[in-house]
Amino acid sequence: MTLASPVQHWVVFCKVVDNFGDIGVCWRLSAQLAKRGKQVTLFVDDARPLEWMAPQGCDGVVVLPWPDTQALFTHEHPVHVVIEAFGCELPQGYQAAMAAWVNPPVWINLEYFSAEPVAVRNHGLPSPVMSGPAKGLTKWFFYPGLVHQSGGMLGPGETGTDDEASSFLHAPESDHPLNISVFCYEPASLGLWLKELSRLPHPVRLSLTAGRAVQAVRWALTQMAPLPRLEIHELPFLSQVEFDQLLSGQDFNLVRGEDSLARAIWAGKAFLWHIYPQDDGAHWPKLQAFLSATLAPEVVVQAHLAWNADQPTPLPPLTAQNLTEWRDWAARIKQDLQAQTDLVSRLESFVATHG
Ligand code: TRH
Repeated sequence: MTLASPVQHWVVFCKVVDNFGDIGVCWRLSAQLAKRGKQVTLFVDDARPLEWMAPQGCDGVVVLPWPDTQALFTHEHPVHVVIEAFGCELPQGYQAAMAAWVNPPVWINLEYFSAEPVAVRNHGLPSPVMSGPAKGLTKWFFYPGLVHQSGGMLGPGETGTDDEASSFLHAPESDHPLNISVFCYEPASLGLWLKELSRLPHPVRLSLTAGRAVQAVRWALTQMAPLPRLEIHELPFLSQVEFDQLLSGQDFNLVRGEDSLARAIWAGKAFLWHIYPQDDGAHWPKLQAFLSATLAPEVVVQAHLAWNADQPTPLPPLTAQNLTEWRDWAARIKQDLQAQTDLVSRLESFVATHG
């Protein structure tokens, strides 16, 4: 007789610093864990973005508000794994509760994605807790990344990777517009780039995502003479499923932060990454590491340096030739990741050997 193994209970803690990446990643992670049969509790300090990001919810995921720091924690089901996302500190009361459980959970500190060698070196290392209510427990560093030795990337999930062929690249000489999705912060080169787009020999259709991207483009357009050759669509906030579909249907995707970068890779189209800018400049080596780890061709490197620059800097033109080289680069990254296990599988293996 075989006994069914008990359902594992995973708890994810998420604090929304700003923007949507923290909750975006934690939601996808929670949903993907639930799809693999885990029972997931997601504690988040601001669940409002989930109203548009995941209006359908997900069976197996319970979303709860961030708990009071001194709350007494009793879960109905024992907890196997606790994920502290992006250095959000667990409530003191929760730490004390974990230390008191007969079988403490595997405690994982999920870090931000990085292709830097230092992140790969630190991936999987222990961090023993020497003081405070969780004294005696161990946290484990988990770094998402591009290589086998890292924590990997969140997989495509439900939306899959069946990208539609790029209509523009299929027939670049036709009147088919170049479709571009825009999800960015406020790039200094935005105005210059819009002007460049309007000078291309073919029509361009921009789909502007809600929030900072649409605001940035609107503002840039007020600073220049009208660009009648650009067709502009302003989108409402989309669910993650719709967002992923949007990216799959474009010829070129502008993405930012962490989660949409992964989605642009799965979409398999040429993309340009606006990395989350940090005051201490830590984003520059991170960007360089990504470009060199993915063997980015010169046109892609130049575009990324210009798009992320502090001063307006011209980007290489979006010619069919450049776009083809660009798309091939993106396709290679996708193929590379498809040949590896995804982040959730690596988490499961990690837990299996550290639990
Ligand atoms: O919103 P972001 O800029 O998040 C950032 C980064 O993750 C950064 O690394 C982190 O430090 C900072 O937050 C605090 O970009 P990101 O990571 O791409 O997250 C956006 C999420 O929003 C992603 O899950 C897709 C989702 N989204 C939708 O689902 N629908 C939409 O209409 C839009 C515009 C976004």
